[in-house]
Amino acid sequence: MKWALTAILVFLVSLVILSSGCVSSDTDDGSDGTYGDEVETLEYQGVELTPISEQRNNAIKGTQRINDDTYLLRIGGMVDNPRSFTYGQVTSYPNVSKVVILDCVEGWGFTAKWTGVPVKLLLDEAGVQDGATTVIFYSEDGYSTALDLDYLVDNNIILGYKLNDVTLPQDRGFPFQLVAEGKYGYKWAKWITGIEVTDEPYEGYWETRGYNNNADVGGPRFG
Ligand SMILES: Nc1nc2c(c(=O)[nH]1)N[C@H]1C(S)=C(S)[C@@H](COP(=O)(O)O)O[C@H]1N2
Ligand SMILES: [Mo]
Repeated sequence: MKWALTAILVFLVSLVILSSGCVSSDTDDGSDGTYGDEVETLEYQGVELTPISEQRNNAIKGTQRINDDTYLLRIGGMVDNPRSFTYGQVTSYPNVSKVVILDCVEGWGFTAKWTGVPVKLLLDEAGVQDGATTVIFYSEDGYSTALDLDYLVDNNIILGYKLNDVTLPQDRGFPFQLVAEGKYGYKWAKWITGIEVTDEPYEGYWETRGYNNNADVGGPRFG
């Protein structure tokens, strides 16, 4: 009788230990997941991140497949030294990480950790000329969009190449997506291949189809 009670007691105690072990391991290890063969960060600076598998995607012509061995990022327009950067060159510059929310104008969004190179750093390498106001981003799928030079510099806007610490997936804009924080998703150009500096306003793919060229999240969507 006594050993039966002891056995039950041992069973109950181990149940408590096991379940509490489960609970604490959930909170301890909950910051990491995997995506492909890479470790995905799911919590950063105390902020819970949306797993890549739960992030939505939007693309006018589907996934673009860019080969990083032959890829070149071209910077031209109102610059003193038009430049071309390889994937390795862009990703070798000092990088910045931040948690940013992408809000698509259609009403969905997600929170992610982005790592990338400040656009300003690349523009400085090319030497922006006096009087420039606008920066246009061109993509592999024919998409384009533009943002004010001041906005890009003042907010230290980055060309993102890591998403939740995972290499930006092909279907999400590899090699680079503009992390246009505070702006609707249509300013977040993916599969970027060219950057042009100009002194004239520019309307991109969705902007010429009626979407607001300022695109501030919370501001007008159209017109
Ligand atoms: N090259 C390219 N970039 C693009 C688009 C596109 O169709 N082509 N769609 C834009 C829109 S409308 C949104 S909401 C975001 C979606 O980015 P995501 O795939 O990271 O969610 O990409 C933006 N960048
Ligand atoms: Mo969007």
